[in-house]
Amino acid sequence: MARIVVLTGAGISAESGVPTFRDADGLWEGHRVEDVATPEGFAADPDTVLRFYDERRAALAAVEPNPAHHALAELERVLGDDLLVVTQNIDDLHERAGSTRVVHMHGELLSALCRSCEGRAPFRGALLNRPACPGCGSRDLRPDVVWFGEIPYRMEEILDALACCETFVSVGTSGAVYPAAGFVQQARAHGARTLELNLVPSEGTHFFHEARHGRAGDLVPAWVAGLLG
Ligand code: BV8
Repeated sequence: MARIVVLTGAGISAESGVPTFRDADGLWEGHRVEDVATPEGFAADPDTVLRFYDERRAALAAVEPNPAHHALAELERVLGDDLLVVTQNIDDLHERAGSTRVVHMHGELLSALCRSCEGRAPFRGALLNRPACPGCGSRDLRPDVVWFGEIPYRMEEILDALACCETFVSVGTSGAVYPAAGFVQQARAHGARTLELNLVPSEGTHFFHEARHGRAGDLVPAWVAGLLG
């Protein structure tokens, strides 16, 4: 079991040019959450939802991991199984920086989920064209992401890790969305030391033992350097 669990949110990818959700010019500025990130929104207008995720998937080609992603990948090279990254992000920047122990609790842009056979497969194109499912051939693919009202992925694994970790660190998240926003309390209830690294105090900042505010691209490398001494 990992001694250290790091939860990341949109803020860790902001310096790479991936828009956050709630900041000025954030994703929720241009779209109503309920229209593009709920099963109901998808049922009502699938084209708008598929286009929304196709655009985010295409935009991945223009961004690169930043020093915060690279610092966590370096930490994994040293700690191995003693580090687990749990991310709310659906981009692939942790993996492109070299991290392998990453749990995408809200899914991934580079994966498609078939609503007919429930199979999932790596996907890089546009779902708006209704491509065939590589498993069953039906044209019923949806973005492999967790929408509001849906159950996040790999929750058992995450809750086990929170119950065993000695240190819980939250990076670049506003603490507005559950169950992720409740992880600090769960880790703390099991005796973990808790640290927030965020641009500004998050909605749950008072739950943390310690909080450092600034840009993830500065805070995360400094924290890792402090750890590795
Ligand atoms: C569920 C995928 C049942 C798609 C996403 C309890 C109370 C109230 C409500 C609920 C509750 N429990 C459940 C709910 C309902 C709901 C919820 O939380 N609603 C909110 C709005 C109140 N939750 C759900 O529906 C979840 N499902 O609960 O199922 C269940 C629960 C437990 C166990 C079993 C079953 C499903 C939620 C997932 C929805 N999908 N994403 C997509 O990406 O399009 S959520 C999406 O929004 C992200 O994944 C992320 O989770 C969230 C955005 O938050 P952040 O990543 O934090 O981004 P944000 O922009 O808000 O903040 C960025 C932060 O970074 C800011 O603080 C900023 O200052 C900082 N920052 C900016 N730049 C930098 C920086 N920091 C450092 N450096 C910088 N450079």
